[in-house]
Amino acid sequence: SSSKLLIKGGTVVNAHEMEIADVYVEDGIIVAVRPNIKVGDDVTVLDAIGKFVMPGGIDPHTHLAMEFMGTETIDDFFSGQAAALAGGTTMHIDFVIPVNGSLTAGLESYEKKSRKSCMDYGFHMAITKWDEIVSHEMEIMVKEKGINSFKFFLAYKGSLMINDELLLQGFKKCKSLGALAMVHAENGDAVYEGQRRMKELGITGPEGHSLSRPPALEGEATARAIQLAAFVNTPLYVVHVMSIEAMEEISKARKSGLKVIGEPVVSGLVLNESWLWDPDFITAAKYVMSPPIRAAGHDRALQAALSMGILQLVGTDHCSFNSTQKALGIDDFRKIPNGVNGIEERMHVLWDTMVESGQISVTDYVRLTSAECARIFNIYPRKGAIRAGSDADIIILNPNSSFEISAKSHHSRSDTNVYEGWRGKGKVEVTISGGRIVWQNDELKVVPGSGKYIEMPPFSYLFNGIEKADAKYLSSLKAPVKRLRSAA
Ligand code: DUC
Ligand code: ZN
Ligand code: ZN
Ligand code: ZN
Repeated sequence: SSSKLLIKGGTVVNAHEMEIADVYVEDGIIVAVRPNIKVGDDVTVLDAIGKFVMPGGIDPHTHLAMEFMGTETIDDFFSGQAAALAGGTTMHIDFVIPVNGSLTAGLESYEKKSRKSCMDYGFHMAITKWDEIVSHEMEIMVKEKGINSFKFFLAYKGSLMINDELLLQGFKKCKSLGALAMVHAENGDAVYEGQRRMKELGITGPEGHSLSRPPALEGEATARAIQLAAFVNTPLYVVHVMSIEAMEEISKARKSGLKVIGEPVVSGLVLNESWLWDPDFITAAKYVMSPPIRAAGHDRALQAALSMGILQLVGTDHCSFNSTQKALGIDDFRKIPNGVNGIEERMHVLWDTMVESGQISVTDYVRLTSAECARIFNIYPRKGAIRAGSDADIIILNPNSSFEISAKSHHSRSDTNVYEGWRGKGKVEVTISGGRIVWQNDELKVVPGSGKYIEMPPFSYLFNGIEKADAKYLSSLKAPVKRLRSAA
């Protein structure tokens, strides 16, 4: 691959329009997008006639090299990103987990882990406890470290979970910094009770995972987080929306004008929980993630919500473990490491499920897989667009070519794949990352250390108008009190 690249004759797709044009790239940046670009013979030319030229996918939700539930995810920043590139994703945003509650120590650890990156990446930060130090560290993360989103866990009682008082403090801090608050929405106390119930019933297999944390617990926590974010008047991003119950709360909130973003993940959109009842432990355990993959019906409802705009973008929660790691929970489902793969499959499965079936348009696809993520995390149009000045993270997708998913051929280090055997139409034939061809003819050419850390500035479009709304709300509280007092 050379530093000059011309993609000829494809249909260039952005979030709101598409046109037949050439795309010219120099030194990692898109220089021109228009028909009939003429270049010299020092330029590598890619023929894209009859194919779609789109912004590379951005996965807003991944866990690479994460220490979790007594083990560490099998994919690190190199293998996970290589897999991503093979599947047409050119950037991901990973969750930094604090070390003993310290954000600074957590970030240092993730900076080390991500040094071998072969594609661009950004960070969200999880908040797992609350005090003055954490509050101050949040400020440093936003002002100096390029992090503009913080995730709060309403589940994982005894480890990651925080209570409502701390959640409110966290929301207020996010708001003051222009950072986006994110929630893992399941009622952790109720999940704990559900797990105790399974124990009493003697249910120890993977099906117990689903039975112990039903959709109602996700709906309750989603509603609570939405109401508390509204009380503070700060935008809210609900990660991994897995159920109709949670989706309907988001729908209701958005209809009433609240700034709530809902992120379904591929597993929740296309899989159902029936696998959890498979008599073979490993077959079942590979589908264990939280919130759980739901009964058939939730998947279709989430697809419909996505196509109607009730949900705004698609992630994966890629958090891969191999069979040996999943076997940690052979006697007790509570010990099965939670997580499924998806970083490599997201673009293909979503195209096949949503575009190929006619549920969404090709421009919608770009919005849901790339552009909207870039807007929400405030890096648009550097990312998420094919236009002059944007980073040259580009894919060429052939709608007439087919793909097949298998652990035998995938690029993740895991020995299993929750989409095993999936065949579909619409194949990512070429991936360009930072102006370099990294995936072509089913071959990866990735370089450890070539990926860049993307700083994400605070105050995305979601914060527009918040001060005004605050002033209006506060005066609405005061005015009637004043009237009463002066009448007395
Ligand atoms: N859920 C998972 O399945 N894995 C990682 C963390 C989470 O919330
Ligand atoms: Zn400070
Ligand atoms: Zn989560
Ligand atoms: Zn996650």
